[in-house]
Amino acid sequence: MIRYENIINGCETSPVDGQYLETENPWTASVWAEIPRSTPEDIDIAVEAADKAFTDSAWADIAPSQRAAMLRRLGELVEQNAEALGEAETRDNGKTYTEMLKQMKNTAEWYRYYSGLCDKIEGQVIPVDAAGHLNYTVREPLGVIAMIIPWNSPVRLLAWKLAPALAAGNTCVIKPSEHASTSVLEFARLVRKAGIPDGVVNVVCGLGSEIGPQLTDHPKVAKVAFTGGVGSGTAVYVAAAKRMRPATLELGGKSPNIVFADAPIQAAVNGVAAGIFASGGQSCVAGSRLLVADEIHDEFVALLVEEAAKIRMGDPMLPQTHVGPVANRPQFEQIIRMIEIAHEDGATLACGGKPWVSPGGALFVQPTIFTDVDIDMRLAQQEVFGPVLAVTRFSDEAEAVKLANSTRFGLSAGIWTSDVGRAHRMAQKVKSGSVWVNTYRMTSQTSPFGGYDLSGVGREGGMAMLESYLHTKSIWVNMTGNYPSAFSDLKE
Ligand code: TXE
Repeated sequence: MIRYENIINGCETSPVDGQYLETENPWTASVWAEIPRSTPEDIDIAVEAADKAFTDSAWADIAPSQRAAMLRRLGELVEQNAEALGEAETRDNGKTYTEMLKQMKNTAEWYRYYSGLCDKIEGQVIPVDAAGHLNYTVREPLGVIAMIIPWNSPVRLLAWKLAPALAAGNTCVIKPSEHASTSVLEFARLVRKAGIPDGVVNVVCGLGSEIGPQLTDHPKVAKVAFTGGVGSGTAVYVAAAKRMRPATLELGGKSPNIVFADAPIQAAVNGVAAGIFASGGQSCVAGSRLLVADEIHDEFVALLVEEAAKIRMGDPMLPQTHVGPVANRPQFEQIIRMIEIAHEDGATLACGGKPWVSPGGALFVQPTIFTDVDIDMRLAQQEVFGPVLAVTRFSDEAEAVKLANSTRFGLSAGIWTSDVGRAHRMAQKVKSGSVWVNTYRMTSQTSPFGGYDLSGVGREGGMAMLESYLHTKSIWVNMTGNYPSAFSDLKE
C-alpha cells in the first residue's frame, strides 16, 4: 500500500486533518494506495502558495526563454517517465496500459508545443484617433488557476490546461478526481525536477463535494479550468460566475457517427466500433450514437456486431487486452441503469447488454448495441460514459443533420461518406466542436477542442487556449506633455 500526499509549495504535504481516501485498482478490486482526503483548509494553504508564487513573480517574470526551457524539460520528463505514469493511471482507472502509455507520449507534446509559445506572447501598437497619443497592449497572466480534473485520462487532460497556463505565466492549484489522483501526484513530482519554482504547481486531493467549492469560490483564484460531468461542471460555472471570473469547461457528449450509404464501409465499421468501444466508452468524445442510412442499416449493424464480438476484455496491463474494467462502481451502476432504461424505452438489443464480473471481482459491461433508438429516448439523449451504442436510421441528408443536432450536447461528430461535397456540407451543418470526416477521435495540441451547448464553454489546445490564460491591458500614453482643462472654456 502506497500513501500519497498533497504537493504544496514543492513539498509532499499531509492533509491538515490527517484523513486519507482509499484508491482501488478496478482490475484487482483491491485498495492499492491512499490519497489525502483534504479539507477546505488544505485548499487555502495551496491557494496561498500559488498566489505567493504568482505575486512574488517567481514564475511570470522569469525570462520567456527560461520558462520555455523548463516546460520543454517537463515534456521530456513526462516522456521518460511514461511507463510509471501510465501504470499509475491504469491502476486507478482500469484503462489499458497500452492506451495510457500512448497518451503519456502525446502529453509530452503538449508541454513542448506550449514551451514554443512562451516567447511569442506579444502585445500590439494600435492606431488610435487621438493625436499625440500612443496606444499599445501588453499581455499579462491571470494569476492562480484552479484546475479540476476527471478520472478518465488525468495526466493528459491536465496537460490541456497546465501547459498553456504555465506558458502564459500563471500558477495553479490542481484538484484531481478522487477516483484517480495518483498519476497526477506522480506527475507533480516531475514539475520540481524540471526546475519550475516551488508553489507554481500545487496538487490537493480529496472529494469534489468537500473541497471543490472552496477552490472554485476562493477569492484568490483568477480562473477555473474544468473537465468532468455536466452536473459538477454547472456547479463550478455558477461558482465562477458569482465571483465574475472566467471558466473553461470541457463536459460530456452524445456524439454521433453519421454513416451514409456511399461510405467506405469497412473503415466506417472500424471507426464506429473504436469510437464507442475503445476505453470502454469512458471518453468524452465516445461516438455513442450511430446514425446510419436506411439502405445499409442492417448490413452495417451486422458488421458492427461482428466487430464488437472481437473485443477482448481483461487485465488492462496485458498488451492483448482491448478493454479493461469499468473505472469505478458508480460508473458501472450508471451504465447498467442506462441499459435498463434503453429496454424500458423500447430499444432493440442487437448485442451485449450484460455485466460481466471477472473472477478477481473486476466490473465489466459487454460491448452493447441497441437499434431502433428514437431520438427522444433517454439513450439517445443522455451520456452513458460506457460501451453502449444507440443506433438510429435516417433516410436522407436533411434528416441526418436534424438527428445529429437533436441533443443538447455538441462535442464531436464523425461523418462517413465518399462524396466530398456532402462531407463538407455535413461538417458545416453539424453543431459540434470537432467534426471528423472518414476518421474519428483526432486531437492535437495545435488544434482547438471543445463543445457547443452542454458540452462546454471555451476551447482547449492551440494558440487560442494561450489567449484564454492572459489578460490584455490597453495602455495609453499622452506624448504631448499637455492635458488641457476640460472646464476652462466653459461659458455660462
Ligand atoms: O465526474 P465529476 P464523475 C461524466 C460522465 C460521468 C459523469 C460523472 O458521464 O459518468 O461525468 O463522473 C470534481 N466543485 N464525465 O463523478 O463529478 C471531482 O472531484 C468542484 C465526463 O467522475 O464531474 C473531479 O475532480 N469540483 C468527463 C471532477 O470534478 C467538483 C470525464 C470531475 O468529477 C465538484 C469524467 C464541485 N462541486 C466524467 N464536484 C469528460 N468530459 O471527459 C465534483 N468535482
